[in-house]
Amino acid sequence: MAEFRINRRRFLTAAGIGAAMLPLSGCDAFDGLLSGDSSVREVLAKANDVTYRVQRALFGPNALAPEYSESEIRQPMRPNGSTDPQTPDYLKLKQDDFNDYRLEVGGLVEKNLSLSLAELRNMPSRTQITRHDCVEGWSCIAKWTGVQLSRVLDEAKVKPEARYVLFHCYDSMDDSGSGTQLYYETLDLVAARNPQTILAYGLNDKTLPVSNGAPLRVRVEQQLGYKMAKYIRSIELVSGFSNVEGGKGGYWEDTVGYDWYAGV
Ligand SMILES: Nc1nc2c(c(=O)[nH]1)N[C@H]1C(S)=C(S)[C@@H](COP(=O)(O)O)O[C@H]1N2
Ligand SMILES: [Mo]
Repeated sequence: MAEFRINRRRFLTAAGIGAAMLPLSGCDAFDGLLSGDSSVREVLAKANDVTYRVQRALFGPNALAPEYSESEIRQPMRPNGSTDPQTPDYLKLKQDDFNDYRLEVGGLVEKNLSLSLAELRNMPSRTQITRHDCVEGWSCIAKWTGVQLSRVLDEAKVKPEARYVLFHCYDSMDDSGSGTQLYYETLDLVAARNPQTILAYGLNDKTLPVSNGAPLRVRVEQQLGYKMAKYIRSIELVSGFSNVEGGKGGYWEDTVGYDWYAGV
């Protein structure tokens, strides 16, 4: 099985070919490669499409990422990207220890939801010890606890025309950290309904800290870190994302051209 996984990773991770040759210098490691030369970008985009289809065909919608044991948690979960949001809405929530937090679920659903943290914690929970891979080239093993996203989607009753889950986040990506360009990401419903895809409120047996996305962040264990929105404000079910911001399905996809499908 171990060998099989290595092969899968070698053959199917399009971005990995590029990533392996780049210095581990931060989440903007791809900037130079992807911003100027559009032919490089096109080749990667095509490779990404193949990766996506081959992975889905071979491993099916419910393929699980490896899970680890407690002893394999060797370091604290390294925070990355936004780690201390400064937007007024977020600061207000944080000040009151997220007591007023509500997860809003809307868009192409039959029933809009507005869930408190207590309500989310009262739903059946799932705990998993998994490896987080950032596109920068580092990994961490950590224990995550939360509610399966599929349970929330089932409660909202997703309409048949919905194809993607769009996460709206509280944190700003502007240099000031308090501007209006907020983080956003999308997953298709296959990834969203994978049993390991959870809305996490716990990390390593404690409440999820601010640096890792408090009060709620998504874990998508089959994909790279940037797909896992932290500081989730709301979830919107959509039929497509071509009219969302730059049209590529996420903040990093739009700004530096990271792959929309980021299989590990
Ligand atoms: N809202 C939001 N989500 C985000 C980011 C971010 O900056 N803002 N960074 C992404 C990236 S690049 C990674 S690697 C992970 C980092 O998660 P961590 O801070 O728990 O390590 O979150 C992802 N989700
Ligand atoms: Mo990342």
